[in-house]
Amino acid sequence: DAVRIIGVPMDLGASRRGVDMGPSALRLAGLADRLAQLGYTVEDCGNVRVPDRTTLGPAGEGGTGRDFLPSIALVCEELAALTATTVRLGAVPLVLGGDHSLGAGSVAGVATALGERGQRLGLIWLDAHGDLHTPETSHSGNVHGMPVAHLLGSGDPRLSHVSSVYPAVRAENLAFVGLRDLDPPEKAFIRQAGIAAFTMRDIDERGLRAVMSDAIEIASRGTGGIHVSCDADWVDPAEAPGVGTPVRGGATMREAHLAMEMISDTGALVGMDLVEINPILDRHNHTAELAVDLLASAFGRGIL
Ligand code: DIR
Ligand code: MN
Ligand code: MN
Ligand code: MN
Repeated sequence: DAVRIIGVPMDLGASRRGVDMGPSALRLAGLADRLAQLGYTVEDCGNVRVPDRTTLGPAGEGGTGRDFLPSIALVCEELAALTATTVRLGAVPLVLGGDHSLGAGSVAGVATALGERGQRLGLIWLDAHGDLHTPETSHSGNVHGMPVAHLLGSGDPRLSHVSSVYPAVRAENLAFVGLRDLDPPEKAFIRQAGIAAFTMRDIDERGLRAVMSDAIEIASRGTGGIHVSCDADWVDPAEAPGVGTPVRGGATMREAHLAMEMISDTGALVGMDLVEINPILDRHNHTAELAVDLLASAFGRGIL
């Protein structure tokens, strides 16, 4: 089995800077060695080229979030080409962020490759947030709050048509887990599209195992594989302080491991993102080290 690591040092989608250092933090936490110890052939493809926002002129220093959408869309095109090629070669793309706007590219590429085989893609979005805004509904303008809406076909065509499949993902094949911070337009989107949205309350009431098996069932039904897009902020900031937008009341470390172990047990993982690590807000490299542990669980570490 083969894994290809693809770094996306991008912070154009967020207000707070620093998540562009996420790929370095994850590599320094020993990601490639951990996966190799699990028996994978690991190829680190390095980083996708991302413009630094200070070089983007007025859109950079003076602009707001949505001014970066064209640059983000170009990064997503390049990233999607890489994840699609990786899946065609029979390997799993592991995309390191970077802010979550990259999801509009990483997932789109995996959907393209599955589409070529006549298969649809299932998607599990682990996040405190819904990332369901379009440029019209977003109050912040930040594109990291928009990738899911675009994967479902809404919003700006430069981000919603990255995949050769449209929409890249169907609402019936998507499940959120860990939600606890949704804006009113995102709640309306979830209701209107009938998206399976498991909140922290669902995890509290039913337990992580029951919630995650529902999510896996939704992402598996009628699909050729599952992409897991993991925003590190789905974990509680007590465990994972080094993230772009911490929100209290998240998953515990053990809940996060169990989710990853259950994903590994499916044998259906075709792509994965680990995003929103912000080393500036971290203590030492604690959050990236936790993320590498979680990735090891997702890739079949097991305890026994
Ligand atoms: C908020 C925050 N919903 C926004 N979103 C975040 O700006 O769109 N997404 N932090 O990860
Ligand atoms: Mn988030
Ligand atoms: Mn985000
Ligand atoms: Mn997110």
